[in-house]
Amino acid sequence: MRHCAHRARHHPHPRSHLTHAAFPAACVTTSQPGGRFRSRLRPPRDHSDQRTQGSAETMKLTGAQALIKSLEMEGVEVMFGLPGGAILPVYDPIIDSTIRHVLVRHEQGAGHMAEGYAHVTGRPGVAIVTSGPAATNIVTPLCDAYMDSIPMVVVTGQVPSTNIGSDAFQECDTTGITMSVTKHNWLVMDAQDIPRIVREAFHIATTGRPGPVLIDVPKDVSMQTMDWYWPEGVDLPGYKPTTIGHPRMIKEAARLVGESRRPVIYAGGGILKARAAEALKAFAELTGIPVVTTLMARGAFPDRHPLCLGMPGMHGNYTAVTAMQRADLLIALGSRFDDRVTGKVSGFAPDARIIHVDIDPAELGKVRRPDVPIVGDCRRVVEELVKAVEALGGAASQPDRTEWTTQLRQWQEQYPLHYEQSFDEGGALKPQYVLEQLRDNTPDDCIVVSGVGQHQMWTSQYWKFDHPYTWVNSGGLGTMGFAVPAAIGAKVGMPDRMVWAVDGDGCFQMTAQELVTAAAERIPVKVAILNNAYLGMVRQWQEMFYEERYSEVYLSPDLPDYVKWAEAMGCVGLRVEHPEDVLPAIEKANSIDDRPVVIDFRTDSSEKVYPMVAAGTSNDEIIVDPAHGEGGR
Ligand SMILES: Cc1ncc(C[n+]2csc(CCOP(=O)(O)OP(=O)(O)O)c2C)c(N)n1
Repeated sequence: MRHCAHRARHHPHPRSHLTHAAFPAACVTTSQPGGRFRSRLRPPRDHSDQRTQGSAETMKLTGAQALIKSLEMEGVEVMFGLPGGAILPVYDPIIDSTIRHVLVRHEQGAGHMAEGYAHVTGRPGVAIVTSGPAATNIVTPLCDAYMDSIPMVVVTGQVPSTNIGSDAFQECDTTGITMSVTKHNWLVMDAQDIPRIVREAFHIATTGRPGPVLIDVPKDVSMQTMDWYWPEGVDLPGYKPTTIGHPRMIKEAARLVGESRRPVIYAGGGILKARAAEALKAFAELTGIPVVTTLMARGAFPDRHPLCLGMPGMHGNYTAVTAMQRADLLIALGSRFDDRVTGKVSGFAPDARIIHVDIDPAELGKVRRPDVPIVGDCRRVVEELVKAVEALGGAASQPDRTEWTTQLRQWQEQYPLHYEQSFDEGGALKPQYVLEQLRDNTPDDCIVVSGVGQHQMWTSQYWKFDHPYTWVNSGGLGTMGFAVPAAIGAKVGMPDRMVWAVDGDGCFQMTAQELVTAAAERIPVKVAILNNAYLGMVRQWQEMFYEERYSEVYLSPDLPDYVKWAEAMGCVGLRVEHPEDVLPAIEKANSIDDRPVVIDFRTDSSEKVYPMVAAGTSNDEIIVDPAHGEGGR
């Protein structure tokens, strides 16, 4: 009975688009030993109503065959995974399937690859793994995808249903463990349910606020015979995301826009999820309102656009952070008032009225009460907002905001991003210099994937993102080890585009072995390790807030030898120690397209990321680069 305890637990931060608690009807299974799994509230199905019309004869398939066929019916072109005992029956029909399978070296890699694929294509990423340890290995990517609203479908094997609850070899309560990090999950207890569940899974993962879902399939269920059918649609009465914003609210938002003297558009990742980049541009240009793009929204508005202020937040630039602080109106579009953006909430944007647009009603008022809450799809709402502003007189009706824009320009001139690269002998290589060289010597639409740490913040700060879906990173969970596998997934999704991963040496060591996958599968990603020999971001905090007491953050620059490691994994390995060697190495890497390339850039370990808003402080206390003035304030 020890498995029962977590059954009743609700999600700690319910998202109202769909929670397990709010939507039990699709939870599968009945009468398990000891109430082991959630009870099925849906009555047993008569599948005859679901069969594809016109199929007079039924086709007998195993559950496993039905699962693979269902994935094919959903248009899946690739899945990332690794087999094992419980999922063995499902792996067999993969041989005959049109779906490409990428064999990973660790299930975490499969999950991040699926995420990278989904980030750049907008299509759901699919991962397939076995039971027990394989399922727990994919929990991190699930949580990552959940935090960043990435559509993902994970299939896990489970021990035979008759063994569930007996602590069988490699049994783990996968649906229980993943309940709070999936939008929804299913334990399949009848092979006949498989096509319906797969359809529901893809529907839920990709509609409303996107997110990960999981289908757990016991071995005996995948071996059972079923009558094939393909449901024509989904029938989920409790799940109806609101996509059209309330017209009265949109009108009210347009009125507020027309009244404000110091407005800022606060664009979040939801803009990208809603494919709303063009609508955002139209709205910003019509109103002349400047735009900040959060870490998740980089690329949603072109960095080189005159209205772009860049990234706000803990390591955002001074102008973006301070513009939000001084704003009289924040137009939050698909953004979630993350603590890394708001700083101390009570001190955040004190004079600003808030228009908040989000597909997930649970986001509205979660952190800051909006004056105008609008539930809906960002693209549709922003398009309506454009119409509403036009109805009020369009650009001509906007108040004179010269004072505001002059102020913004002044801040930009006074507090630009800053670093100094010395070209003297012995001058340390600066990570920012490497990034500028990478940025300037890769195609405009190059896809950039980052790990988590200082290198992530510098990449976001120094790259110029002018196209949506060119920036892939782990924003919400901040998952070290994300970059290498996510880059592989991105390259699989966009094989004709150049994909660079920018990774830290610490992050790289977490999932580097997926480069074996990339080499074996001929997926030519490129990896720039900004090797500062430290867990740099932690070192920075120890330097600033723990009196330089560097507890357990030193990694060494040459253990491991990254060049040899890269070569051992079937990649080309290069090392760069001096600024003058940066460009030739990048050019060499760009010219290689038949295998992955890894460049070990030996960078200055003392370099810190500025500006910075220390955790728990107000954005007014932003610390800028010491070069900008006394005390760095
Ligand atoms: C899986 C995981 N473990 C720990 C952390 C905490 N953490 C955040 S940044 C960081 C250091 C990253 O070091 P590195 O990859 O070398 O990048 P750098 O900061 O030096 O650029 C750590 C340990 C994390 N985010 N993820």
